[in-house]
Parts: sequence; structure tokens; C-alpha cells
Amino acid sequence: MISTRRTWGKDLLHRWEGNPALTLDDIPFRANSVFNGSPIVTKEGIYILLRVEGQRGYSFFALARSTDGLHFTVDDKPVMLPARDGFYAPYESKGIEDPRITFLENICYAVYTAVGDYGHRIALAKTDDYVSYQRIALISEPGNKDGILFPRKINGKYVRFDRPIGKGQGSIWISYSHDLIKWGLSKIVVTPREGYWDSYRIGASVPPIETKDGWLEIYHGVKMTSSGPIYRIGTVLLDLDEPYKVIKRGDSPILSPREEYERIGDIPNVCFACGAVLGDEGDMKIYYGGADTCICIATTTLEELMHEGFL
Ligand code: BMA
Repeated sequence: MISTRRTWGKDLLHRWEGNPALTLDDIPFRANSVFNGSPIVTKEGIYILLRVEGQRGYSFFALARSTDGLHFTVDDKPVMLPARDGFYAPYESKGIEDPRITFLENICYAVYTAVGDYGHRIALAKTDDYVSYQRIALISEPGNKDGILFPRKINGKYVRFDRPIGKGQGSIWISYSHDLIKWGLSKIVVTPREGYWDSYRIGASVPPIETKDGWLEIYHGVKMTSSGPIYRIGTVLLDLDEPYKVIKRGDSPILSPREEYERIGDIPNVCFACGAVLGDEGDMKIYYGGADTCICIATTTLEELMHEGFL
């Protein structure tokens, strides 16, 4: 009986015992916090493109490197700063946030949120060496974030998730493009669910993972409470050819803030993933920000997620 009770309240994902994997102590320059990083699988090992918030209050990107996907060293200077001159400057005046990496046609793309004078826009950049990033375009108007590219074309078109806000509600949408720059044919995919853990807002989190049964999307869901929002992580499975069609959606979150490093920080009660690495054996590491103050790692397997993640 006791052992049964001890499993109550546990999350499906397994927290790495070395969490938090990265904190401000690992950043070799003055900053306020590090969180919401997207992993990059390279020939040399697993890197993370990190969101670092500077002491002035705006965010930029730095690079962390590892050989095992667990123990990271951060490069001694940032790799991408908000534009201060030229076309992008007014759209990045308040920072660049929440990068999501997708390898598409052998190019490493970073989709990020450009925060500027007029609000949040989705922006697209690419990199050859993970330390220099070339801006390609701003790919949404203001009022949109959580842009994520699919890793291949579907029916001849590039596909992305995004998260416009309409009537105050944030849902996961899908859009299509022929050139990665002009996007349209937008459709709603997944909405918040009244009374659930994801009742307030949701957005795509991890670049979609192709499985034989559909696109697995690991998303974040927010519940608003009298003491503020709670950010949790959940799953939805989408049709391979028509990825706006939901095959199934987990009722319960797979990770909720419970540990001190998820509960206490600049924004309390936040687990916010920006990427995952799927190993050859089906083992998975999910990289997520804790309380907007650190980077954490949770592990699972594709099998475990596909079965228990949808109960
Ligand atoms: C979201 C994004 C994330 C952040 C989260 C919790 O809206 O801005 O960058 O981690 O809120 O504060």
C-alpha cells in the first residue's frame, strides 16, 4: 500500500537528478537569468541555444555545449543579440526570446520571438556554425509567438505552428509557406480546454516529432489561478498528412512544476519546454525552463510518452 501511495502525484516525465542543468552560475558574463533553451544535435555533441535575460531586462541568446546532453559549458560571449540598427531594430528593441531549432533540408533554422516596440513577432534565422546567426525574415505580424518549423515539407509546403492571440485566447495554429517567408492558409489546431490544466492559454513548445502514428507535439498549457499562471507540459498527436487534425490529446500534463527550481524564480510555477532530443533507442531528453530562472532536463522514452502520455 505504501509503495502505491508514493507514486501519487508523480509526473510522467523523469527529472534528471542533476537538475537544474544550467543556472546563472554557469553563465560566464553578467546576466539576470537563463531559461527556455532549444537543443541542437551537432557532430560534436548536443548544444543548447539558450535564452539569457540580461540585467537590463531584455533577452538574447548564448550557446551551451556538451558531449552527453547533460553537462554543459557556456561560451564566453552571447551568440545573438537583439538588432540595434537597421530594419530589425524596432522589432527587437525589447529582446529576442524562446528560440526553437529545426533542421530542415539540412539547414539549421532558429525560430524565435522578436519583442519590439509593437509587440511580439515570430522571426526566422539560420546558422552554419551555431555561433553566428543570419536573420532571414520576420514571419508574422505582432501578436504572435511560439513559432516552430516542422522538420520537413508536408504535401509540398513548409509548415509551422504559431500562437496568435485572438479574443484574448492563445491557441496553437498551423500555417503554410512555399518559401519559409510568406505564410498563410492558417488554421486553428488545438485550443485551451475549460476546466483543465491548460484552460487559459496553450502554445507549441517542442519542434514536432514524427512518429509512425502521427506528429507528436509537446506543448505548454497555462492555467490561471488566483496567485498567477501555472505553466505545465502536455502532449497532442496530429495527423501526418493533415497536421491540423488532432488524433488524440493527453488529458493530464506530463510535467508540472513541483520542485523548488520550477516553483521559485523570476516567474514562479513554470515548466516551459523549447526542445527535445530523441535518441536512436527511443530515449528522449526534454529541455525546459524552470521558473524562468534555469534550464532543466526531463527524460522519457518515445514508447512511454506515446502510451502513458495520452491517458
Ligand atoms: C511565456 C513566454 C515564456 C515564459 C513563460 C512563463 O508567455 O514568454 O518565455 O517562459 O511565459 O513566464
